[in-house]
Amino acid sequence: MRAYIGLGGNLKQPQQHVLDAQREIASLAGVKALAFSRLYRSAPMGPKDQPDYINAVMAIETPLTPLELLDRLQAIETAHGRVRQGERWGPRTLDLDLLVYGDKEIQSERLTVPHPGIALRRFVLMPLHDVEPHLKIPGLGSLESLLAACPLDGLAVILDVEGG
Ligand code: A4P
Ligand code: MG
Repeated sequence: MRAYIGLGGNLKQPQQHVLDAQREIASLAGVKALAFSRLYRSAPMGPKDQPDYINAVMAIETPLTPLELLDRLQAIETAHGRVRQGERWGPRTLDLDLLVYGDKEIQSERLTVPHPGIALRRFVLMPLHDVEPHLKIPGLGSLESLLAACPLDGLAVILDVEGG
């Protein structure tokens, strides 16, 4: 199955956490990395008294189920010192979101896919566009139409990374 993972962080060298996490996801058993977006710097959505975020997206091919994938992503978050403090949208070393999983629409206790924030988050749509400009997002429409409708905000490309 083709899946898209969003990476973000804003504490303790977030750029390094994001780049390391890309490599760690790519080397998971059963995961084949298809493409990596550029890295983006964005102003925090949510509480403003926190540092800017670094955001990126990667495309993978995997036979893992969505929940198996989530378990592995959460293990990587934990290994990066992610502490779940309860504050919604609060600062974190590393956040890994399962954005899209094939054409599946999932609503369960642990997973909502496509990720509910996609349509409003330029810091997700832009890197998604890097890896798959013609992506159709189940239930939401084409990535291009979502980008056209999404408010502009302060988002800068900070680093070009060779895709693999
Ligand atoms: N969960 C449900 N669906 C998913 C999914 N598709 N992918 C559940 C991953 N997890 C999913 O997540 C809480 C629970 O969501 C998980 O246990 C999982 O079962 P969490 O990572 O512990 O909590 P969170 O990330 O703090 O909450 P939330 O509401 O998911 O926050 P977001 O949406 O991840 O946003 N500003 C900028 N500029 N860039 C950012 O990346 N990120 C956030 C966090 C806030 N502001 C930001 C950014
Ligand atoms: Mg999250």
